[in-house]
Amino acid sequence: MKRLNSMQLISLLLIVASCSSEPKQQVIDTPNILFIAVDDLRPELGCYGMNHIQSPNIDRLAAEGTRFDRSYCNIPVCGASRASLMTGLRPARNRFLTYYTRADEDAPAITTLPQHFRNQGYHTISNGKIFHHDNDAEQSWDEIWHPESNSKSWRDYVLPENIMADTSNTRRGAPVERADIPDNVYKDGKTAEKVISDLRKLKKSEKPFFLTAGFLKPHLPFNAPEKYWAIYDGKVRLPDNNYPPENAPRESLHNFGELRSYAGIPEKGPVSDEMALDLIHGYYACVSYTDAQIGKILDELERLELEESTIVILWGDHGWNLREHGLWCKHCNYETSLHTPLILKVPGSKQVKSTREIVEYVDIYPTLCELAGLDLPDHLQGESFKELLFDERAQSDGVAISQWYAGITTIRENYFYTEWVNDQDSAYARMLYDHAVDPGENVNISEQQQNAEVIRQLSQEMRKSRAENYFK
Ligand SMILES: [Ca+2]
Repeated sequence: MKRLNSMQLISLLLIVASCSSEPKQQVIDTPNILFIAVDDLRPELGCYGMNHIQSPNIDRLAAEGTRFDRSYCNIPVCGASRASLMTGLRPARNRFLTYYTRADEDAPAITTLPQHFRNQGYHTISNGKIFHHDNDAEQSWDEIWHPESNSKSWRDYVLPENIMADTSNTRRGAPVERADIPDNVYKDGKTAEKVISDLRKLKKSEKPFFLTAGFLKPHLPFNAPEKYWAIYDGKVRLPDNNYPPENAPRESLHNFGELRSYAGIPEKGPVSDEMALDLIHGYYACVSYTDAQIGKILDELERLELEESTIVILWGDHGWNLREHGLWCKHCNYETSLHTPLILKVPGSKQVKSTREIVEYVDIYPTLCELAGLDLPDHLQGESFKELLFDERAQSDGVAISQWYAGITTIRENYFYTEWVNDQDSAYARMLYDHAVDPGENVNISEQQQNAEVIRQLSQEMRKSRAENYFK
C-alpha cells in the first residue's frame, strides 16, 4: 500500500510539474494527515443536502473527497467517543463509558492513532479538543496546544453578563452568546490561526505530519460572532417530532441535564418554543462559524501546496438532538445522537463522491493506517474502509454497533435496534425503528410480532460484536 501511494503521488507530482515552470511540491513517500475534529457536529450541513445551512467550506472538502452518508459514532458523548476513535477500541461494559474517561487510564498499553503515526516518524500536534480537553493521551503527541478562554471557565464567554452569571459548572452562563466580535476572539478562531501557523512551520520540515484541528463549536454554549447569527435571522424552524416516539422505552429518554445547567433553561419540563428557536439558531450560527475557520485552514493548505501530499479527514464526535423527540444534547441511542458527518479526501486519487455503506468510528484508525501505508496494530477492533473511497462497488461489513451505558444499538440496513442489557447479558428493554418507513424514529416497533425474526438476528449480531471483550 505504501508503494502504491508513493507511485500515485509521484505520478501526480510529475503531472503538476509538467504544467508549470516552477518546481511544485517536494516529493514525499508518506502522506501527511490533517485531522479535523468538530465537537457535537451532526450531519446537518449543506453537503448532506441540508440547504438551509451555510457550510461552504465543509461542502468544498466533501466535493473534493468522499462523503460518508452512514457514519456512526460508537458512543454518543465527547470524551468516550474520542477515546474509542483514537484507540480503535470499542466501548465495553467498563470502558469508555463516561465523559471523564481517560484513554491512557483505561487502556494504558494501547498505542493511540497519533502515537502510532509518531512511532513511524510523523510529527504529531494536538490543537484544541482532540482527546477530551486535559484528559489527553500525552504519549501521542510531539506538541499539545489549547486555546485560551476569554472567561474564567472553558465556556469562553465575552459578554460581561454571561461571564458574571457563569460561576460554576452547575451555574453556567447563557446557553447562547451573540457578540459582534472578530472570528479570532473565540477559541475556535484562535485554533484556526494556530493550525495555519503550524502548516507554515511543517511545510519546511522534512518529516511528515499528523496535524490536528479540534474545534469546540457547535458544542454548548452556542457562542458565535454576530455575522454567523445574522445568516439565520428569521429562518429557523422547529422540528416536527417534538415528542417521544410511540411506545418508546423510558430508558431511551433523558432529562438533557447538560443543557439545564445553563442560565435561563428551566430545571425541569420542556424548553419553550421561543427558547428552542434561539438554541437551534445558536447551533446553526456555531456550525457556520466553525465552517469558516475550517475554510481558512483548507485555504492555507492549498496556498502552501500541501494539498497534493495531505490526507484530510473531518469528523464530528457524535450527533446532537435539536428537540427531536423533545430531546436536547446527545447521551442517547436515537439516530440523532449516533449519526455523524465524516469526510475523507486523499490526494492523487480519483475518489467515490459519496457512499451509503455503513461505517463506524472504530474503523477510522485502521483506515488512516492503510492510507498511509502503516502496519495495523493488533489491538484494533474496526475494519479499514479504504476501499469505499475508491471503488463504488466496495461494501463495508454493513453493521455499526453503538453504546450508551446499558443500551446497545445495532444498525444494519434500514434497522436501528437498541437493547438494554443487565450484567447477566439479558435484555430488559428494547426498541426497533425501520428507517425505510420511519426515518424520524417516531414509532417503536420492537413489540410487533412480525419483527421477531429481525430482532433475533440483530440481537445476535450485537452479541457477536461484543463477544471479544465486552464483559471484561
Ligand atoms: Ca462532543
